[in-house]
Amino acid sequence: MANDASAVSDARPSAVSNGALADPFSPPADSSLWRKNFLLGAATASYQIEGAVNEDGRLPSIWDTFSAKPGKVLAGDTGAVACDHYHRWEADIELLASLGLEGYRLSIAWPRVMDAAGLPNRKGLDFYKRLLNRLKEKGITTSVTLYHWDLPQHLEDRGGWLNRDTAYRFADYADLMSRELAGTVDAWATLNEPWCSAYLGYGNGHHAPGLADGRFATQAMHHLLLAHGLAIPVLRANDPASQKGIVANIGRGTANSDSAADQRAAHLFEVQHNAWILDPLLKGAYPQDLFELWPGTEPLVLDGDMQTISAPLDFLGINYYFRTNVASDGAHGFRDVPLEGVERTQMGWEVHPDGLRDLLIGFNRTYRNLPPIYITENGMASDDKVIDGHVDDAQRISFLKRHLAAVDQAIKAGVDIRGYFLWSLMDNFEWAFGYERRFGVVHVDYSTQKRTVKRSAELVAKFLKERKAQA
Ligand code: IFM
Repeated sequence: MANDASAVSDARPSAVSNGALADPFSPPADSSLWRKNFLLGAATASYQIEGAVNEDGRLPSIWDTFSAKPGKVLAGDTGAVACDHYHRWEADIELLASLGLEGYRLSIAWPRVMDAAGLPNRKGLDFYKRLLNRLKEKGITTSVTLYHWDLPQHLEDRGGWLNRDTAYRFADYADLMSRELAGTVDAWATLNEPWCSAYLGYGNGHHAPGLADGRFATQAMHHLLLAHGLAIPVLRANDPASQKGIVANIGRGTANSDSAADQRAAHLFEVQHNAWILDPLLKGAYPQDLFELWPGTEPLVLDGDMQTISAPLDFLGINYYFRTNVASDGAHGFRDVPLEGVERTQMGWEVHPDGLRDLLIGFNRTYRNLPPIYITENGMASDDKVIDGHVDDAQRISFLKRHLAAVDQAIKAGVDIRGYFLWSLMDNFEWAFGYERRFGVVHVDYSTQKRTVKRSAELVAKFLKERKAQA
């Protein structure tokens, strides 16, 4: 598959003889994407778009605290206003529907819907009820993530994910949400990207709550996965008709050379990125290699935990962005060796669609009980500008086309993949990178909150219209 700069220029809209623009996005005729039951949607997350952090009884989250600390987020940005989606949700849903997107993946802000005593906050709950009901009225499939990183600060004050009790509080939260919202949610995901919560939040401090200790990372991960495992039966009991799963961000690691040491380094990269999460979920055990890579970090695991964590799933959400090229660090680990001359995004991430295909095919071989897959996030950041009312995000168009081709290749190789969500519906608060990095297929002018549909979104909408029109 093309992975060079020429593929980017291929994506630039070019004039054709009748004056119309060539369509650089449309999948080939034999692509599985033409199947009408392949769900194509877009995703967002609460803290990244909602704003209104002090309204209607919402409590502070760890991201309010973290982003208020100088130096933690680029340009001192915070999610206080973000895309003001809390007030503009109706127009945003209209926009989503006007693009013909069939699915919407959103997350619930835990601090908006539950108070410190565990009681419901009706105003916060009503926001999500209205939102989900409107999506259902529009015929849009709803995928709801319970935890996309905005832990209530009062729980962090009691140890956050280092405190086993947080897993039980999460199960209570899942119980309340699934009792209140049953019937409006097609798919529940417990956690988004526990790797980020555990490693970036507790292991290296890049994300909230900003703690940096390897032992914290593995213990936080264990409690996150326990929270997931405790929530699954609760969701099943309260909302039996919906699908239940979890979302993992997966990383491709490639070896910088054929040497055994570099091959081992690439293996270890994937162990800490993928097997750390997928093995407990799908095999009921942590990979032993993890503790060779990070000696002395074994978490405290109680009897029965691994059984709880490995409860069967209806789906696995996969988020994929880039690959990492690594070499041996000369000891028992790996070090990054960034490749020269490769295509990169505004984040500096390498564009590597083959990595998505290869990981999906690999998981299908490794995990005999691999549940059906949804690509719950894929997309890229670019420094998009509105020019004469338009945003020509040529690199994104090429990126999406190539990643969707990778998904199609994985499907043809036998992986059960049911859908794909663009990250993201709109530009938003990109965590420690603030508002500078634009991942949306809809541009947001943060000074006016004006939304401008980018060319990538126009082309996805055109494809969906064509697909719908087919017999
Ligand atoms: O913006 C994030 C999202 O919240 C989680 N997955 C990765 C995205 C891009 O960094």
